[in-house]
Amino acid sequence: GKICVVGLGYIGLPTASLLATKGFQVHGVDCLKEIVDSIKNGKVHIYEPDLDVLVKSAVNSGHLQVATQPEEADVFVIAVPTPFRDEHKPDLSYVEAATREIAPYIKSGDLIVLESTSPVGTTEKIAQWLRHERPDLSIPFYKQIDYEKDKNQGQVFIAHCPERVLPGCILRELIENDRIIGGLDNSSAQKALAFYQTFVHGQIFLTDCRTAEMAKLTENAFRDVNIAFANELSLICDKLEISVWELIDLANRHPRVNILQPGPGVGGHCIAVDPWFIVDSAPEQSKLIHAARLVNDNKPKYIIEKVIQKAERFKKPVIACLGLAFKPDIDDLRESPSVEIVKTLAKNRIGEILAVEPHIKQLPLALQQYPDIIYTDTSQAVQQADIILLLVDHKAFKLIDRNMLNEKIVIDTRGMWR
Ligand code: SAJ
Repeated sequence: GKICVVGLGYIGLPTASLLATKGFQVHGVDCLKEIVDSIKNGKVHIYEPDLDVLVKSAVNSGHLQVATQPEEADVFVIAVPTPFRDEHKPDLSYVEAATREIAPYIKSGDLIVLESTSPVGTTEKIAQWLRHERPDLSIPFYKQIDYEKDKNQGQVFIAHCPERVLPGCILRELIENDRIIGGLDNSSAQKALAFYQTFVHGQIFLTDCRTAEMAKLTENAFRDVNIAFANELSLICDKLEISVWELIDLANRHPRVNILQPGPGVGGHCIAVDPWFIVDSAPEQSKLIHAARLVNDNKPKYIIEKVIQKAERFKKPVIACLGLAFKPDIDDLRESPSVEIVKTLAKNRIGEILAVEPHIKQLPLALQQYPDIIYTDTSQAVQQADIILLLVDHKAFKLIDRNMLNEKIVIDTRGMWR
């Protein structure tokens, strides 16, 4: 069969490449010509361990072709961004554009799978947009029973199979994770199951599309709420002069307690976004989920205040900011609280800022415009600093000689040097 993957980002590109190396003929689509051109040359525009090797072999085998326009296929996989707009309202414009773009190429019997994390009701919206674009096709309604039998003709199958991969482990998790498939109707779920069974080794569970949409949002909201709990504890502990790290270690020795780790805030494109989709669709009922979002979004501001307070005793302190990525041992800066913190310190001219990120080659664009920020390496920064602000628990920072930290002010947001 032929597969058309729309959106060649963190999910689409690994998925398209994996399918190509499994022997499928894959047509990858991205609206950005630069991305298409770079993939054609076997290059990868995102950082993910081993992805470059996979993409190269997929392209070289001739099984992965990429373009800015879709083509006819048997399976269409939609993996486009679902960000939020003002007031945390979900923005489905990319999903809608992708649906309308593939519409002319769809024939009866085809399967369309939405992989993007989406608010409840999005899969049904895809069906609605398609009905509008292609009145000639037979498209079932939500949970319609025995649609195919009733119509006595080929239908289009539509399902939601939310991605679940952890950045940094995408290639392994793409294959090994259990998956949830939610069909628009039962036969859509069955059709998607047959497709995912060809490359997923984890177990696959079938349900309806609304439950699948909510399941994905629930997974990330669960993590967000649990991180918020840890972050709230860190504020309480600061006030009561207790080490939050020791506290959590001790509490976690209880057989039914498992508290996550506080940090400088929650970054990435998922955990800080998806809970808002739940809050948006049921605001009155989502008070805890909403509060957790606010706690996590507030944590960078709290850290900034702490630095400002410590900086007051210096004329122009040198502040080493260790780590810009949104979590350890990756180079991903998306929605990183560290970047927000460094930027705000520079904006407010708190001191001379030495920014360190061992996983990238130069200061990201967002930080280049500030004269107070100097990009340097770990040992330089640690040597010169009056204040050391640890923002990411990269392995590289664990190797820092602890004697170097004596007589410096250390703000360890990750508890790495506890
Ligand atoms: N964080 C903490 N304390 C912790 C754990 C995480 O402060 O104890 C912070 C991290 O530093 C980071 C943020 O939370 O800034 C998110 O990191 P993460 O590792 O929890 O998650 P992501 O965003 O890399 O990936 C998540 C995963 N979801 C879950 O674990 C429930 C992944 O499986 C999803 O596929 C991904 O979101 C997604 O694409 O939705």
